[in-house]
Amino acid sequence: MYSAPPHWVEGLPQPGRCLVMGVVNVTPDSFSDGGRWFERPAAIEHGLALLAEGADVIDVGGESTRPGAERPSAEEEMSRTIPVVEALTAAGAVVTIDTMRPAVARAAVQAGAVAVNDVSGGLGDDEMLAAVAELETPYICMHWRGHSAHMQDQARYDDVVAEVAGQLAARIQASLAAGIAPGRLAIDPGLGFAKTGEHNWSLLRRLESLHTLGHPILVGASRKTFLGALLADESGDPRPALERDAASAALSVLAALCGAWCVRVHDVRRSIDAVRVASRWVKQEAP
Ligand code: PMM
Repeated sequence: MYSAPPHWVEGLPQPGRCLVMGVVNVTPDSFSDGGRWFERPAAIEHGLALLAEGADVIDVGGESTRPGAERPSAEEEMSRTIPVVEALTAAGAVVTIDTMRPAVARAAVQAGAVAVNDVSGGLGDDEMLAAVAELETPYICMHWRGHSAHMQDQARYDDVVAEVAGQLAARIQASLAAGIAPGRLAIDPGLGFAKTGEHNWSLLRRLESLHTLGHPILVGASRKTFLGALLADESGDPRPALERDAASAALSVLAALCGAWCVRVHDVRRSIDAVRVASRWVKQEAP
């Protein structure tokens, strides 16, 4: 068990424990919620429910990253996300925008988003890092090896932990060189993105080694396929995505105990409880 030194990202909440980021996918086809929040009123209502459950941050995304997914146009991505960002911000939520596109990031920040969550770590668009530097927002830089349609072809590593760390180090360098402030930069190993279940478990088992990169770590494991495979029934059928929340909360505890800065989850209530238990476990008793 590991208790990391406190680490924060400037411009995001600092509750003194691992942050819980709730997910609002305004998409017709995300694997984790299958389009339940695609209609705008449903997306807003869902975001408000996550806020009421205590989400520290709400991550709004308009592009599904499910393996094999087709990309929406930038206009479509904006029309899905921006009104939701506006409504949730107006209700007092701290909102991040999950996008690989600088135009969407700019519009979302204009609409009230306070940080950019980029699953491509700046590789999806050459302009992204400079745009984030100019926006002066926090940036979550994820390990990525290509768009969803073909990413699983890239799930080949000799040493997944060393290679992900090395490639993240290069993206950290690129982010800082573009002018993103070091205190505003968080990293993410990108579970399930060009990774098999075994790769994900190796990265989790060695999560603490990523602390040497010097930036707060976000873990996005919630409802992912590798949890479905772990919990498969006797005939080998994976546990359905919507029935993986207890496992996701267990993962939130372990991530928090390994010093994760933030967990990105669908079921906020369970993960908030989970990280509070983890936080209390490692805290000293009051004298
Ligand atoms: N996973 C998904 C989408 N966005 N962002 C970050 N930083 N890390 C992740 O692991 C991540 C992400 C895909 O999952 P979803 O369909 O449940 O949103």
